Amino acid sequence: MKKTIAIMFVVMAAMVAGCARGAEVKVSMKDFAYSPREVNIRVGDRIRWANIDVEAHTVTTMIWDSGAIEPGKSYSRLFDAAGSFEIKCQFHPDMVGRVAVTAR
Ligand SMILES: [Cu+2]
Repeated sequence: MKKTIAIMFVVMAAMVAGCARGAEVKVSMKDFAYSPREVNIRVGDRIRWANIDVEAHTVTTMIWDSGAIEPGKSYSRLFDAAGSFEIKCQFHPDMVGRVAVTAR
């Protein structure tokens, strides 16, 4: 009986850990564009924007802003609520994208 409870506890702990772990999606900033331009993720996931371009870029929305991301640097953000964000670079108005976060 004790063994059964112990096994159940281990299984439940593994399930909780599996649910809580978010994925990290990589987006590159290259040739003055986000790639991929649109990203669909779940609540709890993270996006890492990596600047592999020759100039600094930003990831800017109406609500939050990465600040300047220099070439060779990256910016990571955890999305803890559902929503849709239009993103753009403050330095390059044509550099736009979108992040859609759906409930898990
Ligand atoms: Cu830019």
